[in-house]
Amino acid sequence: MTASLRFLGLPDRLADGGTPRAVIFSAAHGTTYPGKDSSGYALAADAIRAASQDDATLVEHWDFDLGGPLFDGKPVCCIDAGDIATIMHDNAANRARIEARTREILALGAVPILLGGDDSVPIPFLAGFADHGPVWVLQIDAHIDWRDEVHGERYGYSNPMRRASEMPHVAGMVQVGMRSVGSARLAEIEAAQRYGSRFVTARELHAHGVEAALRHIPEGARVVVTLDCDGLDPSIMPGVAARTPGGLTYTQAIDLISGLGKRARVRLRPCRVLSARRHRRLDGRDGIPPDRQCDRRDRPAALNQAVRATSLLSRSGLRHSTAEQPRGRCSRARR
Ligand SMILES: [Mn+2]
Repeated sequence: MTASLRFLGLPDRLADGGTPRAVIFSAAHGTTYPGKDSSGYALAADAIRAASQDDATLVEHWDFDLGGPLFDGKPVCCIDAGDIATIMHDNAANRARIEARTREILALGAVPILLGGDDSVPIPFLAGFADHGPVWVLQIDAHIDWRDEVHGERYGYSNPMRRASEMPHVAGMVQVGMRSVGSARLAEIEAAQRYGSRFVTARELHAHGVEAALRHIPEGARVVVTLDCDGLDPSIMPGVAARTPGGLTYTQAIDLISGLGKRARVRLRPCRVLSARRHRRLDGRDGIPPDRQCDRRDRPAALNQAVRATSLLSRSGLRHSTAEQPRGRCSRARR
């Protein structure tokens, strides 16, 4: 990462030396499947950061999506700590680094916000919450990611929710936005149902609104949000590997995130975007804090940040998808 290029121009530490409310960090690589090349994803986080620069001078301006300025007229309380050093195919070490950083941030009392990387990074991120459970997982994704293994690998981008289900500190999960086909077969659907995962398909969300998903989150639960950008509709997020019509709108996505703040304690996690031009995928993560009401005055800064990130992700996805269409294996890749 370029030292000067930080999300929204945020600092890498607070001026007063205090503890930040949220810490953004990024990881280019998580667990890459054998024979696969995830190098394109390494550029993802910086693409998000680049997309945010246009708004860096507007941080104190009124944001109609938030109902006020990002930090509510208060001093900046979130930081961008930059990129973790990861190496493609150094899977176990990458996971260890991501988990360690997540644990460090949580130990500070701050909310971790991770930008990936491919969609394997949720596994070590969630593992980092082991001492902060029980947590629920809200996954926004076109796919359920419940494969036990793919090509002999159990920690790749088709495995996150299966691995999450095995973590003792994960109390439950709500999976939102599924549609069309992906890596899941009947066996994976049955495994998820046996576990008790709550499925809310994209169609159900369109029919009944975000409450169809929010109602499954227990009051006061601590929630980790994982946002795979293919959960969003390709009309607003075309830069993904598996473009599938019928996804969440931007408004649904931010209402879902904001709605969590009303009933849960939230920590957010990624999204991913495949740049059409370079076949990159972005993986954005976001975290959120305590059991605060989500009315604007009281809304945690990290939650605002998450909504902001979602907005910027949408825009960066569009921006990176104008030059040419994805082709070859990437355009047909299925999670
Ligand atoms: Mn997906």
